[in-house]
Amino acid sequence: MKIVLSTFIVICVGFGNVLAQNDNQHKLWYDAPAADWNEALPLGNGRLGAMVFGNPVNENIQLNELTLWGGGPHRNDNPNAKEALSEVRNLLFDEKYDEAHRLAEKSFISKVSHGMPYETVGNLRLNFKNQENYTDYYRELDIENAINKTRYTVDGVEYHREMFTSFTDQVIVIKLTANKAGKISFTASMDRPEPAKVSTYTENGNLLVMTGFGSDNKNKRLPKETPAIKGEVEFDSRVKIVPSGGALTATNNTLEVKNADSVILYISIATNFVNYQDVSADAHGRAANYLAKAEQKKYEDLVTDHSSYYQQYFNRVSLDLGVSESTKNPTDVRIKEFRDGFDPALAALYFQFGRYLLISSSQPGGQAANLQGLWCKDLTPPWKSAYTVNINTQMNYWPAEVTNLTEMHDPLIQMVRELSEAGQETAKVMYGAEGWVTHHNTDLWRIAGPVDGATWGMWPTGGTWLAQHVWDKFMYSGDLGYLKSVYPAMKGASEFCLSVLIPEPKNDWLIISPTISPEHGPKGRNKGINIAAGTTMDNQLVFDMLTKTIAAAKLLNVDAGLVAKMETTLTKLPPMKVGQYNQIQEWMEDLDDPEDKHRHVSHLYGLYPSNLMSPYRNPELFQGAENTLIQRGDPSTGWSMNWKINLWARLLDGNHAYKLMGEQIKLVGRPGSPKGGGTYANMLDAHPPFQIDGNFGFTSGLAEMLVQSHDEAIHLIPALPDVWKDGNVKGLRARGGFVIESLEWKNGEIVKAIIKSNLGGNLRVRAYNELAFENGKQLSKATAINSNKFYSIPDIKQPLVSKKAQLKELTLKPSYLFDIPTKAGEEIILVKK
Ligand code: FUC
Repeated sequence: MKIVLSTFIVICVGFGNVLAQNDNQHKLWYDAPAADWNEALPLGNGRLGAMVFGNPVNENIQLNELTLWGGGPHRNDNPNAKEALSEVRNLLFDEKYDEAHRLAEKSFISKVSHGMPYETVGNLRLNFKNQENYTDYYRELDIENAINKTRYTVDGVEYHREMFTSFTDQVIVIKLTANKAGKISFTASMDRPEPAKVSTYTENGNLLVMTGFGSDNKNKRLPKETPAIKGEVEFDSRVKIVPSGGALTATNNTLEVKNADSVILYISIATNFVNYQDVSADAHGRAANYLAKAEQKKYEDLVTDHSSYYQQYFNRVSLDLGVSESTKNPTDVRIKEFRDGFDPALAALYFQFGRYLLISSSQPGGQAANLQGLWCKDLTPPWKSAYTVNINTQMNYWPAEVTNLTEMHDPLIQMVRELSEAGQETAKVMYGAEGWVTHHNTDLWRIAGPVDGATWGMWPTGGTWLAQHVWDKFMYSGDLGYLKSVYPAMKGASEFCLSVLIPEPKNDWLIISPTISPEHGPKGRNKGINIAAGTTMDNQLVFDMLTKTIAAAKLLNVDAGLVAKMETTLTKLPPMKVGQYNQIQEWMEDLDDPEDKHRHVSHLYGLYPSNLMSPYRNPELFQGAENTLIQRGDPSTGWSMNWKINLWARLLDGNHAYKLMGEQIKLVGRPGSPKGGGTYANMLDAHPPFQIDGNFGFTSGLAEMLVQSHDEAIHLIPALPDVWKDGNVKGLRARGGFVIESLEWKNGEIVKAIIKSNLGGNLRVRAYNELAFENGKQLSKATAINSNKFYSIPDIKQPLVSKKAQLKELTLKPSYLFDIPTKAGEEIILVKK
C-alpha cells in the first residue's frame, strides 16, 4: 500500500525567486482564453454567479442567480405508498426483490415531479472590435481577493479587464481599461439558451434588460398525462454601461460603446423568489434597486468592500506545504503534471480553492450550494444540478466547520429546517409516520418524495443524513442557543426513524425497509434491483441520529420520555459486520463482490463523515473498512475519489490519501486527455461532467489529513503523506470549540502547535511525537476517558459479527496522548519535546 514518492521530493528548496512564486500562491492563471466552459473562471457572491471566459474578441460572461430554478412551489408525494408499504416489506422479507422493486416503482416513486432543474440566467456577450491579433495574454482568478483579471496587448495598446461579484453590493462589476485613450469599442448583448421566454430591450440608452421565467418542467420518466410544473420564478437581469469618454448608443437590443477611455459595467440580477412556498417578490424592483445603490459608489470602494468582506472568511485559514519549480507554470500545466511530479503548493491551492468556492456559493441567508455550486450554463443540466442528498450535497459542506467557514454552513442548515417542515407531510402521507422524511433528491421547492426510479430513489434516509449536519455544526461551537433552534429538526428526523423501524424476522433487529444502499445492489440481483431492508448505511445513520438527538435532548433538558425510547431502540439496531472477504458488509447478508468498483461506498459512512469505526476502539471494523476500500479501488468519479481521500485520512494512511489526490488532480476535458474523474483546466471537479462536490471533498480531505477531532482526541497530523515533510497550517477548527491557531511540522514531526480553547474543558491531544509546554513543562499523559463532553465516546452497542473474517493484528504507528485542562479563551502552546 505504501507508495514510493521519495524520488519526487527533490526540488523543494534551493531555487530562486520563491517570493515571486508566493505572490501566485492564491492564483489560478493561464496564458490563453478559456477554450470552453470548463476552462472559464468562476466568480460568485453566494447569490450571483459568473463564469468568465476572458476572450479578447468575443467575451462571454455566463450568468447565474441561485434562486432561478424551473417550476414553482409544489409537492411530489406519492400517496399510494402507504397502502403498499407492508406488502413491499413482506416481499423483501420473502426475498422477492424484483416484485418488491416493481411495487415500489409503482407506489412510491413520484407521479407528480422528479424535481426541478437549476437554470442559467444566460449570457452577457461583449464583442470587441479589432482585437483579433492580441499578444502577451494573461488571465487570472485571484482567490485571495475574489477578483478575476484579464490582460492582453493589441497594436501596442495594453487592455485590462477586472471583474468581481460583489458580496457587499449584490451586483457583478466589470471594469475595462486601456493604457491609451479612446481605444475601447464593443457591443453588448444578452441571451438565454432556447427554449426560454426571454425578452431583451434597452432602457434609457445605457441599460440592457433581459427578463423571463424559469422553465415549465416535466421529467420524461413521468406518465404522459402528468402536467408540467409551471415555471414561476421570474427573473430580471440588467446591465448598465457607464463609459468614460467615447460614445454609447443603443440599437436592436444591443448597446454599443465606441472609443471609450475606460468603461464600468454593472450587472444586476434578481428573481421573485421569497422562500420555497412563496414567489411573490418583485424581481424588477429588486434588480433596479441593487443597481441604483451600487452605481452611486466609487469603483474603488466597491472593490475594497467586496474583498474585505470576502477576506474576513478566507483569511481565517492559511496553508503552506512548500513550493517546487512547478509553481511558476500556468495552472493547467500544473494540474497536468501534478500526478507525476511534485507540486505541494498546488495541493494547497486546490484546498484553498474549495474554501473560495464555498464562500462564493453559500452565503448566510441564501440557498445551499447545489451539484454545481452556483455555476450552471444549462436549462437542463446534468442531474438537474439539484440537491442529490445521498452523498453530494452533504459533501459540499464537509469543509465548512473544519476549515473555519461555519457561516457558510447556514444555507444547508436552513434547508434542513425547511425539509423538516416540508417532509412532515411526506412522512405522514407515504409512511403513516411521525417526524419528517426526505429521499435521495430535493430542490429549491424542498420536494421530499422519491424520484427518478426505485433503483435510486427508494431511499428514505436522505433527511436522516442531512440532519446530522445540524448537530455537527454544534459540535464545533457548543452554542446551546443554536442547538435549541435546530433541535426540532433533529427530533423530527429521529421520530421518523422510530416510526418506520420494524423488526426483521431472523434476529429481531430493528431496521428500515424498504430502502437501498445508495444506488447500489448486492451481487446476484437483476440489473437495477437495489431494493433492500436494513442496509448498513441506514443502520449507521439511524444509530447516529438517535445518539445525537439523545445527546441534544439531554443538553437541553427536554423530552425525557422520547430519550428513553431512543435509548431502548439503539440496543436493537443491527450490528456492523465484517464479511467473507474481510470487508464491511454493505447489506445485512454477506453479499458484497470484492471485484465491484462501484463509486458509492455508503457503508463507510461510519468511517467518514461519521466516527463509528476507530483503530483504537474497534480495530476489526477499521480493518474491514480498509479492505473494503482496497477492493473498491482508487480511480472513480470525482466525488468518489475525494470521499476516499477523507476515508484514507481516517484510516491514518496519508500516503494513500495523497495517491488519491493524484487521481483527482489530473487534467481532463481537453482533446486527448484521460477519461474519467479528475480536474478541468479551471480547477473545477470533473465527475465527469462538472460537479462541485469533488472540490469540497478534496478540501475536507486535506484538512482531515492534518487535524482530526473525533475518537476521544484532537489528533495532530494524523495522516501526513511522506512528501509533505515540512509545512504549517493556521486556523483549522476542532470539535469542542478548539481552534488550531497554528500547527507547524518539520521532517514529519510536530514542532509547534498553538491551540485556542473557546469553551474550556479538557484538551486531549494525540501526536506521533512527544510534546511539551513551551516553557518546557511536561504534559500529563491521558489515562481515563476524556472528560470533555464533546469527546466522550458514544457507547456503541453495535457488536461486531465477524465469524468468517480473518483479520490480521492491527499495527498502528505509536502515538502519545496528552490531557491539558483549559479555560475558555485560553491559548495552549505546545512544542516538540
Ligand atoms: C449520485 C451519484 C452520481 C452523481 C449524481 C449527481 O446519484 O451516484 O454519480 O454524482 O449523484
